[in-house]
Amino acid sequence: MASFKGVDFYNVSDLFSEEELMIRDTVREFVEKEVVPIIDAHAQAQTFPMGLIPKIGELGLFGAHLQGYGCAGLNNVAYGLIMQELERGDSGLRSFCSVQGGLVMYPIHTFGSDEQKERWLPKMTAGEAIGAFGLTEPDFGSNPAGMLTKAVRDRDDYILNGTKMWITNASIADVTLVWARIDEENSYGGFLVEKGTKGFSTPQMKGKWSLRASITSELVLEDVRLPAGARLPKTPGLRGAFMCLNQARYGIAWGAVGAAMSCYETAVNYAKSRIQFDRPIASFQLVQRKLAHMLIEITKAQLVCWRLGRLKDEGKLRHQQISLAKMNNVQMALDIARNARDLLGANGILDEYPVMRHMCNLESVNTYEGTYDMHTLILGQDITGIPAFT
Ligand code: TGC
Ligand code: FAD
Repeated sequence: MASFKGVDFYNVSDLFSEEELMIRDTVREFVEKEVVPIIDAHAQAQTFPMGLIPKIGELGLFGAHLQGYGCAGLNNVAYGLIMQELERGDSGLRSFCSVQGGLVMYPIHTFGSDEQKERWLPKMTAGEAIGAFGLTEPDFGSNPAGMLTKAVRDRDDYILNGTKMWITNASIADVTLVWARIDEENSYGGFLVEKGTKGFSTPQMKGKWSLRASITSELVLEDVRLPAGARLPKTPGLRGAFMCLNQARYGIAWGAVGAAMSCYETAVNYAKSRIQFDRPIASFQLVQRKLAHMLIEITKAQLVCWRLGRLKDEGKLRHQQISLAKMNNVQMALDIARNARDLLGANGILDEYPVMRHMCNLESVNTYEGTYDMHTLILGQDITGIPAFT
């Protein structure tokens, strides 16, 4: 059993089944043994811990909420707990799994042909193939509908041109799901572009202070010729891309709780042992207030996740409910990471503690998969019936 006990002030564990708890504890132990000891070195070196991929595959964590093709077929609460535990290790690791399972395996599973499913899903489940998801462009982030990347039909083929930016995993991916405008249909489509395809390159983006243990790349498509069979045939236009985002946003809502738990635990332990003015800093009221605030916010976020997961399992989840959880939980985790960093004083900036890494990571998590403000507007539209995006 992992030494990390988790944060559970309201006995939220009682709300989970034995199987869900067993999965959570398995991933918790994996993260404690295999991720925590190596992740800082990877963040410092700006590398992804590639050696973890086959192990995650063996554990059955890739696309664990999908059925068939070797996928674990778990419920959404178990899937959420996996994301929570992975992000307790590092947001980059959860990101890797979100992209693989939620943004590539899910659309292949949901919108793909039998051939596409057979070709990619078993390998991706095992971690033998890596996926990436290309939606964002240099000039179109929050508003992907404006994308310039185009797919033009040429007899039995499509020809793709365009540029994508900020694409997780792309430089190491075997297959990238590229979203493109299809003018002749007045719609959008998703295309599976394989590594090595002529005209397709994936230069890695450098210089990030955030998600350093995660690979982020551009996509450059110059007259990339793809057979019609590379298109996901059942994609309902841009709504298909948004359906993928729902999967990843759901995982992020849970993952943020993991990062927050890591920062909170670190802060509590540090505050109890750090002596100033002849007393542990944990004895000062201002410090206790910060710790109490962290605990309250984590507890609320845990309950949001639990309810979100049960709604998803019951098939009743609306995407606006995911928006509430994503924006709330990431903001909560960012706030806790910043407070924990403060509580650790100068030590808070060292890689001996995970808080600065989490804090920097969460800045990206706050931005990707829809910024805090975009989710505010999604909720605003849901409340009022009036879209305020433009
Ligand atoms: P809009 O006109 O509102 O909608 C078009 C169609 O899509 C439907 N829809 C959704 N369906 C399911 N789930 C959702 N979340 C949906 N959101 C919208 C909508 O009902 C409509 O359907 P239909 O049948 O009527 O056509 O579209 P819009 O272009 O005005 O966009 C609205 C907006 C701003 C909410 C959307 O553009 C948005 O979500 N922007 C944020 C962009 C974003 O989140 N990008 C993420 C890129 S991927 C990434 O960041 C990966 S990070 C790596 C990791 O996850 O770890
Ligand atoms: P912009 O859209 O330019 O937004 C800038 C600011 O303006 C934000 O504060 C935003 O909230 C605000 N804003 C924009 N529109 C409005 C409005 N209507 N009203 C009020 N405020 C507004 N994308 C992918 O497709 N695949 C990936 O794998 C992927 N991975 C990523 C990994 C990392 C590390 C990062 C940082 C990003 C990744 N992204 C990925 C991109 C991510 O989804 C976008 O960065 C995000 O959607 C925001 O787009 P933008 O950066 O262009 O910001």
